[in-house]
Amino acid sequence: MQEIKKTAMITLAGRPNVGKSTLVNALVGEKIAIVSPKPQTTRNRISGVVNRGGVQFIFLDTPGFHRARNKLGDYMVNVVKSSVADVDAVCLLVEPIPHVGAPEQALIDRIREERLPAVLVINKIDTVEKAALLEVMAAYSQAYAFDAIIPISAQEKDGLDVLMAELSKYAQEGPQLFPDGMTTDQPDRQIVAEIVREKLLRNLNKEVPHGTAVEVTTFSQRDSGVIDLGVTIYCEKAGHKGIIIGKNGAMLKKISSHAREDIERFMGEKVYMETWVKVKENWRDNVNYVRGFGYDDQ
Ligand SMILES: Nc1nc2c(ncn2[C@@H]2O[C@H](COP(=O)(O)OP(=O)(O)OP(=O)(O)O)[C@@H](O)[C@H]2O)c(=O)[nH]1
Ligand SMILES: [Mg+2]
Repeated sequence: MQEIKKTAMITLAGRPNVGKSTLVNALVGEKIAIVSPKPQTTRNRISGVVNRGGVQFIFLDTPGFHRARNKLGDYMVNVVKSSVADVDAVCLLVEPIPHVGAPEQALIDRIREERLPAVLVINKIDTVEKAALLEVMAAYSQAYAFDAIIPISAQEKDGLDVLMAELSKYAQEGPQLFPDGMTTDQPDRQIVAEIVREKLLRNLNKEVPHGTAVEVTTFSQRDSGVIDLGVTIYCEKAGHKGIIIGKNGAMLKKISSHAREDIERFMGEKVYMETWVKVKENWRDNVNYVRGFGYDDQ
């Protein structure tokens, strides 16, 4: 491995569901951020680390930029705003549509305010014809003088080398910040909680999964290597609890077993997991609960 002499801190910002977490996973080559077809999947800033060509890239995956409707939303919006400052460059991820929406405009304003180098990353190009991309590029070029415009498909891992080559231009001289082999700043406990939340998002409809928070109450490893986990899922309404548990506990069983498979893959050990569901009414509106679940920017 080449000695690290430079670092590049790069924020991935964009509206919910545009593919920021898919991109960070594709760049890191490991699943460190959860992904779902539902908007507002990511709630925290997650660092993904890639060492390449003597540069340590630190990618900051951020929550999708949206209009906040509760205290949790306020927190998420603040995470994005603070992540679009003091970095070497920002990647603004957009859908391949020829229209600059309100979230994109707000992020462009923020980039301008902070005078940061900015790369427009048009994602999901696997879903459109090449000709349509020109219109997208034209619309965004009018809105801002981006340092570069790079079309990619995070899902198909298309265009990622071009993107990395562009981003290496923004690296600065500096010491290695993360040790070799470390791919994220997320503690194992946090990754476990997030994997459970991903399964909630993927298996449940509408508002139910958005009102959930996951707490890992037990995390211990036996001498044999087996990991024992205790996990509590919090939801906002008694009715939601019923939906999460499902008929004869079928839904909770499904969610737990999907989560356990992923956790075992991530930890490389056999996992025993006990899961509980509890109600905390309207916790997303209560700043103390929001902080208690680790969504705290202090
Ligand atoms: N077709 C296609 N789908 C993609 C691509 N990248 C991401 N997706 C899908 O888009 C959806 C959202 O992806 P995420 O990575 O969770 O999006 P995000 O921007 O992190 O979303 P939030 O965390 O909610 O802000 C998922 O269903 C992905 O599989 C892509 O390049 N092409
Ligand atoms: Mg995300």
